[in-house]
This record gives sequence, structure tokens and C-alpha cells, in this order.
Amino acid sequence: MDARYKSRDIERRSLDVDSLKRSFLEWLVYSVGKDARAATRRDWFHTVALAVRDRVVDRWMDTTRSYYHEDAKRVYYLSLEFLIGRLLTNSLSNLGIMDECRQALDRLGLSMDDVVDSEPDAALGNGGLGRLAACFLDSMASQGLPGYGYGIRYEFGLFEQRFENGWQVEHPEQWLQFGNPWEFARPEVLYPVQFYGRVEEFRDSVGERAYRWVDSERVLAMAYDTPVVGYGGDTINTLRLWSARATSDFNFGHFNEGAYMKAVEQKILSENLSRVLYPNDATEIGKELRFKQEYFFTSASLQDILRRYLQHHTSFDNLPNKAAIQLNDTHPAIGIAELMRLLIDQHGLRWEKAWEITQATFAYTNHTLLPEALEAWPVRMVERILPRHMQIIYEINAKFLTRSKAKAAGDNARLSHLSLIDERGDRRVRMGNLAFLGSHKVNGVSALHTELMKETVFADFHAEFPDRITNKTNGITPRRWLKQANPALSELISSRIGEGWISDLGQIAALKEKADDVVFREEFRRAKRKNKKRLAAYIARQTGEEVQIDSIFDVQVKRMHEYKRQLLNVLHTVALYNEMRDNPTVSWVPVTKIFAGKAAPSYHMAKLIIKLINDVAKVVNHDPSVHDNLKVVYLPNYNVTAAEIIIPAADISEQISTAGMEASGTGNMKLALNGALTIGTLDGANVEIREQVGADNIFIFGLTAEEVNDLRANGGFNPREVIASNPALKRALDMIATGAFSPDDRNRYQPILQALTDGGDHFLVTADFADYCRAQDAAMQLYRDSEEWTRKAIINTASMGWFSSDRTVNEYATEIWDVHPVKPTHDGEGFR
Ligand code: 6GP
Repeated sequence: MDARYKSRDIERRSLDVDSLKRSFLEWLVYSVGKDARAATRRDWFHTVALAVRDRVVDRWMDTTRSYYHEDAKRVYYLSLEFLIGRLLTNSLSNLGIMDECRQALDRLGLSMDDVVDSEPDAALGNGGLGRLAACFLDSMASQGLPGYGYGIRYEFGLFEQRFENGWQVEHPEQWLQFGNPWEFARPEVLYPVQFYGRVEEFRDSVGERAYRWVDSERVLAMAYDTPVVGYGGDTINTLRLWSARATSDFNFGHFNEGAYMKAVEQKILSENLSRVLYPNDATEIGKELRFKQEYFFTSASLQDILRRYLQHHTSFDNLPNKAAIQLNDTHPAIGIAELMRLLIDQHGLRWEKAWEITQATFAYTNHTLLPEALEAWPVRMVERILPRHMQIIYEINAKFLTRSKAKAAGDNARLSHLSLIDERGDRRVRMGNLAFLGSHKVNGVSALHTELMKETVFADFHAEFPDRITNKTNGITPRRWLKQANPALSELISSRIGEGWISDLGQIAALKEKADDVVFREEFRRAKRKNKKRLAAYIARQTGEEVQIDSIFDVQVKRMHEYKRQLLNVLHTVALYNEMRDNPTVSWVPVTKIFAGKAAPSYHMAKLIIKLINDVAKVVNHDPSVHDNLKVVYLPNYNVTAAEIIIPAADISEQISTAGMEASGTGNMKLALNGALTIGTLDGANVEIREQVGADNIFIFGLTAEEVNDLRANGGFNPREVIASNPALKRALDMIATGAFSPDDRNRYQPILQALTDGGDHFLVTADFADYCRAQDAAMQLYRDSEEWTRKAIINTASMGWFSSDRTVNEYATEIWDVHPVKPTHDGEGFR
């Protein structure tokens, strides 16, 4: 090889400051096409990202080659959402070259922060489910597990939220506008995906009845790969996202002009499949395009998985030993029918064999019990769009129902619950039932949620298959959510207990004894204060509001949803405001209430609650009688990047959902890990957080899931009575009702008041109000004792080891996937 190329090659892999600097200059000129004087911050971001990507590619090829050579069992994580956020800091930190990069930029007179801030936030997800998928990718790569993410390369990620006069307005989010330096387009990795058409029956070579799907429309799925850098940079996995391309099987030459325009229109329509992420979180809206998106990415992924498998195998018998497919909620559940179709129609397998393989390969994670989120597609629509799949689903159903225990017992009610088809009203395919039946394991995401799955939505399936449901409590990656987001605290931790916690979060328990060390507490507070300053500056930039660093930063950040009860928080805010005004001579602990989170664009109630918070903020923040002791801010456009600034600065973490409704929560884990004390209900993973941190170090309030259930089952309760008997609550509601916060439109909040009274207060806001205020008071009292507060905060941080997504992913790997780590061999030669 030409010596010049050889040395450039080595340079590409070198991690020292000088080579990084030389690479930056070279990339800026030869790839970005700018000289240093004309380069913008964005140019520099692209430059740095490309140079860093260079340092990943060889190891990436090595990893892929090792999986291939070992014919390792892979796990495929199928998810309609990957909420990955920015990748630059993540890649640098996992490669261990953060300081080198900072210095190289420094020598070029550039600030690392500016470069980092020029990266768009990749928001290919809505909330918890999508972020969990991103944490899992990090954990799989960091532990050397052969894990692939499969999803959609949405051109428009989750909308950008802005406020106009306190109302949420949605703006398109264009993360790809200036290109994406992390991805590799793979125009040669292309699969056809069919829609519509009809099914033809015929006799196969041995005279058996067989089917083929004909007259369908085709769209192509084209792959884009993003390397997923594991901690230490040893393993680099792949996130493969599909983009829709029109087929070119129409011949432009033969068209008259009208037909030509129609053909082009058709092209545009088919490419719409990967245009935009549906902005609904845990709610189903049942749009045809969404169903097509689900099938589009699932089909392409399965074709790709089978292609990879067939490189090593000639029969499908071994598929379950070589591939585990995890369904992230029911969105890819059509994959069960699709794998059956591929195995039977394309590869000639018998039904029984295909079913055995399918069940052994798939597993399904449920992420919510909310009835409105359970996907059920109209049979007529499925029949029209995927006629062959509808047939297969009928057949799965018929075979299952014939053999089920319920049938044997003559229990028709149970039989109809078990059916894949909901026969009430317009008939629908229940995707949850399909996912359950087609999987060998089904899991919930916290202990409580898993128990509730067994008792409620999947009670009948659980009776049929008592070993199938298992719990896998969620986790979060300590790399992004402590090491990168909170350098102040993570440096302090490492200075005391070493760096082992970064890849083995259990080690953080060693900090527990430091809770009694005055010096450590002082340093812990200093780190928190630094983060609070950073957040205060961010708040000032975003909202113009000045907040006190010494106030309690009371944080509720998550999607806006009635069951998450931001409304309860704002009612407490109003009550606290009244108390402060009534008692001006008391020396109040200053409080800053910090909210952030998006509402689904069509979720009117959620948007109204945002407006209420903003209206309350306007009044409270400008009322001199509270002497700046209370501030309310709603930060716009909550996303991963904002979370990384907000979470490290929190003193209080609000996890106040109606018990039984939050499957797990993961923000609760991030906040506690960063030393916030939780005010929460016994819901989702809060229950397990309490077990870990100890009941003395968390503020639990409110009805339990069981009590909620009883209350609702016994005809509810009377919210009007509750309101009448609680003067603080009554006063807060009266103020809202009479326009104290909306003088321009006194009736604005009628729908909220209505829901809380005549509406029966489904989310039990009024029922939990008094106990919530008690928990808030307790927290405020404790905050006065800064030593005691810090002690508890340290215990929280130190007790979160179990909530690492490394632990979660390991449980999946051993108990569901049977996938094992592979150590890549890096021969130093790289891939040509
Ligand atoms: C969310 C759940 O609401 C949350 O509690 C959980 O922590 C998270 O999933 C990860 O498991 N669910 C969704 O985001 C969703 O869209 C269909 O469910």
C-alpha cells in the first residue's frame, strides 16, 4: 500500500490531541468544504463528528466481523422509536477522548461547548418507550452484546414545542436539514415491502395448498446505519433505520403527461411512509399511515434478519438459536404474522414448524396498561392493506382457540377475551393478543406493572400460559445520565470510589458511607449548586425568568398526560402561593417549580393544563407579595438535550402519577441518580426505588394502586365533598374558576374544573391532594436542614445501582434472549 495512505490510515485511528487537530483541519477543508475562517459552528460540528466517526469505523467493522465469524446469536430490538438525542458527547465520552478533543479544539481557538451545542437533538421518539430503547442500545454495546436496533429514519422527528401566549404550538423539527454526519446510507441494502393486492391460492410442488400475495404495491426500504459506540469503544453496534423509497418499476417513457404526474405523485406518496413520527405518547390514534409505517419497518427488518441468518445456515431450524427479536410494545407485532408469511410463503416451511420457530424467536415488552394505548386495527383495514397477514392471523387464532383451556372449560367469555379478534362493534385485530401469543416471553417494565398485567389486560392469557409473563424493571444508562450529563458529580464520585461505577453501577453503593462525611456532603452540594447555576442560566435564556439558586428546584419533566398529574402539582403551586401571601412574615424556603414536557397535538386537556401552568407562572412570578419565594417556569421543547441540563440540577423529583397508571417511569431513576429526592406515589418503579433508597429517603404519598382500584370499583368517590372539606384546595379551584389566572378569559379552565367535579375526577387529583401537600411540606421542612437533606440525596445517588440499564439488559439477555457477549478482535488492520 502507498505509504502516504498507510500513514493517513493510522492517523485516522489515532486518539491523541495532535492527530485529532490535524484530522479536524483536513475534514473541514476536504469534506465540509470550508476554510477555517469561513467555517460556522455548525461546520465545526460536522467536522468534529466526521473525524470522530473515522475513529469508530474500524472498530465497528471489527465488531460486525466478529459477530459474523462467531456466528453469534444476535438480538434485534424492533422499535418504532429511538429517542437518542445528541451523539457527539456520547461518542467522545464512550471512546474516552473527551479531553483530547477539547484540547484539540482549544488549539484551534474553538470552544467544545459551542461545537457540542450545534448538534441537533435526534428526537425519533416521544418519551419513555423511545428513550428506553436508546438506553438499551448503549447498554448492549457497552457490554459487548450483539444487539441491533431496527427502526424508522423519520425525516421529521418529534415536533418542536414553542409557546405562543402560553399555549403550546407545534413546529416541524428538521434534524436532517443540514445532513447527519453519524449515519451511513446503504443504498444497496434495499428490501421491497408490499401493500394491498390480494391472495391467490395454488397447489405447491407436492400438491399442498399454498398462497401467494399478488397485485400488491411495492415500496422499498433503504437502510441507514448509525454506529452505536459502547463504553470503552471496544464494541460498536449498529442502529439500522429504514427510509422509504419509491420503486422505479414504472416506465416514464410510456406515460402520457397525466400518467407521468400521477406516477410522480405515487412516488411522493410512498416515500411519505418514513416522513414523520406520530407525536402520540402512549395513546393510539389508529391512522392507516401509522399501521403502514409499522409494517414497513418490521417487514424490512425481518427480511434483513433472515438474509443475515441465511449467510450461515440452510435450514431455519436454528433461527431461534441465532436470532432473538424483541418487540418494543405492539408497534412491530405484525412481525409475528410477517415471519410466518416469510417462512411459509417464501421459504416453504410447514405451518407447525414456522409457528414453533416464530414463537421461540419473538418476545414482547408491554409499556402501558392504558386502554386507549392498546392497538386494535380494524379487520377491514388489515384485510385491505395486508390481505395475506389477515389470513394468517385468522389461522393462528383458529388454531389457538380450538386448543385453549377456555374452550375445554366451555368458558365463552374467556374465549372471547383470548381471541385475536375483538368481535364487538367493528371487528378489530388485537395487537397485544397477537404479540402475546406469538412470543415465548412477555414482560412488563416494573414489578408492579408486571403484576397488574397479570391481573388485568393479560389475566386470561396469564391463566393460559402461566410461565410466559416475566418482569424486567427498566433501567437507565449511567453513561449518559450521570457521567455525561453531570460532570461535576461524576468527577466527585470517581475521585472517591474510582471509575468502576461507569460500567458497573452497583459500585456506586460505596458512596453510602460518604453520606455521613461532612466534607463529602459539602462537595456534593457544590456539584449540585454548579448544576443549578447552569440550569438557572438556561431558564433565563429560554424564558427570561430569573430564579434563585438557593431555592428548592422542584422538577416535573415528562410528557404531559392527565395520569401523570401535572395538574396536581400546579394545584399545590397555587395553594403554596396563597399560603405565602397569607403569611408574609414567615421565613419561607424559596421554591422554584420547574415544568417541561410536550403534549400530543390533539390532546386538548393536556394542552389546557400547559396553558394553566403558564398562566399561573405569569401571576405568581410577578406578584411582589411573595417576595420571589415562589417561581414557576415551564421550559419549552423538552427533549433529551434539555433533560441533560435539567435533571442534574433537581432537588425534588415529582413522580406523582395516579397509582397503577405509570408502567415504570425512567425519569424517576435519572433524577434520583442525580441526587434529587422523590415525591411520589407507589406507582411503577417508584415502588422499587423506595425499596432501594429506603422509606426514610423518599416522600411517598397518596392512594395505592389497590386503593385506587377499590375506589373506582365502588362507584368512585365524590370529589365535590373532598373539595368542600379542604379549604386550600377549594380556594385554589375557585381562583382558577373565577379567572384569577385568566382575566382575559374567565371560563378558560372550565373543562379542567368540570373533569375534577362532575367528570368524577378519574385521575384522583382531589383525592390525593391533601396527602400530596403533606409530602410537599415535609420536603420543605427537610430542606431547611441542609446537612440532612444532602445526606438523603447522597443515599439516593448511592442506592440507584440496580437501576442501570446494564442490569436490565443483562436480565433480558440471560432470561429471554439467551444472547452472550462477544469480544471483538481488533487486528489493527481495519476494513478496506
Ligand atoms: C412508557 C411508560 O409510560 C413509562 O412508564 C415507561 O417507563 C416507559 O414506557 C418505558 O418502559 N410508555 C410509552 O412511552 C408508550 O408509548 C405505549 O407506551
